[in-house]
Amino acid sequence: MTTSTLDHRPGPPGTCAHRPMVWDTRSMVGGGTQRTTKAGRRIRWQRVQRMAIASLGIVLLLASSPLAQVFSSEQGPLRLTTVARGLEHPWGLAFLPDGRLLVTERPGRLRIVTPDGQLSAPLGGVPQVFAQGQGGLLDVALHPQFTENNLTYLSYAEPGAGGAGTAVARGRLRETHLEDVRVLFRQEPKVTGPVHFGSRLVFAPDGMLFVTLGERGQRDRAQLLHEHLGKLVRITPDGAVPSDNPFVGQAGVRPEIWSLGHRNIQGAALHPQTQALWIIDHGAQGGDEVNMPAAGKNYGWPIITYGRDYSGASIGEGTAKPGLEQPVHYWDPSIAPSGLSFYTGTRIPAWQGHLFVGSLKLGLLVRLRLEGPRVVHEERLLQGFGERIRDVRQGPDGLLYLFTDSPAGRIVRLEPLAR
Ligand SMILES: [Ca+2]
Repeated sequence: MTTSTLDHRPGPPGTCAHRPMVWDTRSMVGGGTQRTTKAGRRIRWQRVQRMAIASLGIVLLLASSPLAQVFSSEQGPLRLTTVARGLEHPWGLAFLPDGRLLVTERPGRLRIVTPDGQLSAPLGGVPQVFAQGQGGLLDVALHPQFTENNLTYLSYAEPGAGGAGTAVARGRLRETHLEDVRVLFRQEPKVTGPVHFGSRLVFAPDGMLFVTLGERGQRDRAQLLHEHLGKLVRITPDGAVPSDNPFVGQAGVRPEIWSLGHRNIQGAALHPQTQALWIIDHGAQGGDEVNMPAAGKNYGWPIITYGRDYSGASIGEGTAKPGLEQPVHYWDPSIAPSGLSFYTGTRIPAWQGHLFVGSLKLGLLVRLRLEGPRVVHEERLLQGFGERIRDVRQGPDGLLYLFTDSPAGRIVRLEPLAR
């Protein structure tokens, strides 16, 4: 009668969705003498209807498949589902108390996204950004008492005299805009060039705000304490210098500095037990690092690194030197990391306390199992996904949310697939 056009690839027995479906009316009615009887015609018609309904179900299933992909993992199959699409280089994410998502797009837009993927119009009040290269609107974070004060923090590449530099602004979030916006921090000095702005925003349990930065492609200046290039800084929620910052009171030193010798920190998160800050520092060709930055310490860039320059030339003096900190973990060759999250949810209990890192270059998600401060196992999840991953965050539902970095970027959710 007809042949299904759904999928003509041969499949193993029993996988009907992958087997050519041939509607053979003789086999439907059992063949033989019933074929010409009235009862036989009725039975045949009912079976055709049932087959048509079954076939429609398969069509709908296949039609919906681009929304979900299944990947294997050491903890069983995982399903990746699209939550929202049509975002231009989404970069940072905050989960609002009402279940919606506050999302930045690198060209300079801030949007509210509903759990079913509806994008708001761009919110007003966002500062002008330097939207070139790696620059633009970067991270977003909510004040720890956001439910009372609506204070919302943005990090971004700010244009100005000399070029551009990373800045932090905050405002009160309203439904359509930010109000009372003011700039709390400016990386000094502004320099030319479109690379290495960082930047993630993390509130520590003591209420202070960590702001991760990059060295703006001026690698030696990551070691200069009178500049913010290549530093991790710590400020109060109002932008002041905390009195217990490590270099407070030292002449010729920027007092916002927490740690130095960083290249481009694009991931940061608090450890769920120790509450210490962990960061991801994006290396050159090799030498991406996980660090646990302590007050006043020097993380070595560009004096020590496990990577080489993109030209293949060596950088600095080697991989270790007294007075310079070693990373918790490093990658060589590099994975081009962005986004960092500790998993604390219950949906995949085996992942509790593990660290998740997005990879831009490889288009996958890295899981790191820790024993204390040491990385003891690495799994590369979503092999073959192939889309650059800019950020990874745990949602209030205990699932991981990822951003794909593209002109048509998506928010995708990773969840266990019941076996
Ligand atoms: Ca280092």
